[in-house]
Amino acid sequence: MIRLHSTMASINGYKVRLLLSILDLEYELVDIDMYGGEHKREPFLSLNPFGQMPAMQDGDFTIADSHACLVYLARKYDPTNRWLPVDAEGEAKVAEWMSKSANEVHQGPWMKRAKIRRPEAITLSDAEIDARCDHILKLMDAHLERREWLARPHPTIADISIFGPVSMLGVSGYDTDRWPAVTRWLERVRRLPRAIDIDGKPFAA
Ligand SMILES: N[C@@H](CCC(=O)N[C@@H](CS)C(=O)NCC(=O)O)C(=O)O
Repeated sequence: MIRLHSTMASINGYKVRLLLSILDLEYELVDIDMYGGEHKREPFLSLNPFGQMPAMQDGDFTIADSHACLVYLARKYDPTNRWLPVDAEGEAKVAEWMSKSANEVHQGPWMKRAKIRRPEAITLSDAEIDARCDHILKLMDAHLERREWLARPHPTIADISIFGPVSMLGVSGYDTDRWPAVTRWLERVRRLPRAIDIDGKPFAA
């Protein structure tokens, strides 16, 4: 049985829940009390000594970090190899966008919401965070003007990973409608079979 250790509110945990749902995999969510600091002490630290969510167990195997969890689930449970291609070009393109997700997207869109939820933990100004969001969304918009999905002609874990933080921008006070190709891509991800929102509910039709 897969066990995902995360608070529901974690965007990085949401990425993993989104793929678990799309792959139609059964799992147990072990809710972590982030505000109570449960992720900074045992037993969570044995799962991820970095003290960050999510962490995941599948039988005896433990893996932490949202991107590592996505790679593991795609490689292990997607027999079509579509979500994480096996050819050199496909895998490299997915890695390229996963890297953007861990850097530019985390430092901009992810931080936009983190500042609302934990203002004491984020010292960057709103203007700096908005500028970072503008930077990555402008690049994504230009990229998506000519294609439907980020890394391949079909959805991959790169789309799942970046959708998490970018889809939360609207409720964080950043207007993604300014970026038409990104807006169409967001809607495409929402329409994927078994896609769920951060609360675990299907998107409205
Ligand atoms: N690179 C990590 C980042 C994980 C991360 O920042 N998780 C947040 C929740 S979305 C967290 O645990 N924050 C609490 C903290 O860092 O104390 C990943 O992709 O999983």
